[in-house]
Amino acid sequence: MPKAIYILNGPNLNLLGTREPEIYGSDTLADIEKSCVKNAKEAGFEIVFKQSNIEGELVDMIQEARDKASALIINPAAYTHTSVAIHDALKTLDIPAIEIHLSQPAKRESFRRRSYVAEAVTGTISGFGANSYELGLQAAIKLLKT
Ligand code: CA2
Repeated sequence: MPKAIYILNGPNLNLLGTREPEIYGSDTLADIEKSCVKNAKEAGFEIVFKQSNIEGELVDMIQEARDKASALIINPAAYTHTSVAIHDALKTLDIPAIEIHLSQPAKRESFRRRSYVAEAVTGTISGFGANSYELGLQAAIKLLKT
């Protein structure tokens, strides 16, 4: 059995489906987790799915992924645009890392155009709503199978 694919979620994503559906869609984070687990299982992979509102906890989760994950998918939410700590933690990984966003930050406020994470990951998928998670998962699985 290969190591799990880690999917990490940053601040406020626990509120998905309750506010701003026009930006983030109406799926809850639990809906997204369920769908990722199902799709990964069909491809023979396990998912570890986590969320935190706390920057240091996300750093701890990334460090845990160094030993325990085969690939990492992360929606760092607002920390995308601020966190050198998350950037530095991602830089220590030797596994594929994929940044995902529900919305398309480049089309939004100017402060969202800067990603500290983009420089530390394999690639980025954004703007496809909950499908960004599915596309990120497909990318990770493809990288792991080739
Ligand atoms: O589009 C994305 O996935 C973001 O990572 C979402 C972040 C935002 O700061 C990034 O620029 C782009 C915000 C997540 C907040 O999630 C909420 C969900 C429901 C209600 C309120 C906030």
